[in-house]
Amino acid sequence: MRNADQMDISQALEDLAATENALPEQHKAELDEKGYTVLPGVMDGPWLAALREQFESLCEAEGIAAGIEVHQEAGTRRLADLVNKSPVFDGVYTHPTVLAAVHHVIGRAFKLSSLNARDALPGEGHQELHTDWPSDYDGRFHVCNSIWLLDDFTEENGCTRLVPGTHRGKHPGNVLEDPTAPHPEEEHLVAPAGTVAVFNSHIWHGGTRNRSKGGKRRALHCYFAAREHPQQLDQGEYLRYETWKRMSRAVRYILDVDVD
Ligand SMILES: O=C(O)CCC(=O)C(=O)O
Repeated sequence: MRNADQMDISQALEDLAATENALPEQHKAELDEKGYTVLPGVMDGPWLAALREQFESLCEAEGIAAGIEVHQEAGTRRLADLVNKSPVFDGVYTHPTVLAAVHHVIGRAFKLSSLNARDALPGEGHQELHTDWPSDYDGRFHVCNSIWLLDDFTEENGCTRLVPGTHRGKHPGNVLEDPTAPHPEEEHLVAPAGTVAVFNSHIWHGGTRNRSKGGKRRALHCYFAAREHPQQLDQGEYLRYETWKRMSRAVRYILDVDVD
């Protein structure tokens, strides 16, 4: 029997209802075979509205510093450290289906690496095909990402492209002559606002150019790593007391901050 005071990945996932059954078999199979899966309708209308409003007010408040804690990218609006910026984001990094999917991919103890946001501005946003892990597949998966669509993703407004099956292969930098070029096997994440796509971050992927006439394509990136690796943003260093106070012990474990 497990000591109830002890927190580990099994206890944290159980407390957060992110058990094996939280993720239907079809999504597990897609994660295994293609390297990504799409979960429709994760965010309802009121939550989406609140997330969009928070996105806009943070961009306005932070101005040219927005995103600086992790990464700034020309032609995009980026935000970082969203764990500490509003309780409206609490349901993102604690979502049971997403956590179950991340556990399915990583297959061992993991933690939140970062919670960021990105919007490709009109005419901008095209990225190289890349992975979130720096080397070839070595028999284990180390990182898993999820993209939360705050706006409809269309062919025109800079949807994400992913190349199915590449999560078990070479790093694109080792094999692709031109990682910016379209790939013959790439698939485009065209889906309505409210959708979440979970992707094994060893898959080749990237944002595409927002070719729309002024349309927004705001998204959150909720990114996880196997527990033995450093976080993209050191959650312990950035954690505000007011954030820590409202979290359960299981959530603190997922952030890899002091549980008690
Ligand atoms: O926002 C997207 O479509 C993908 C972004 C991405 O892969 C990145 O910024 O590394």
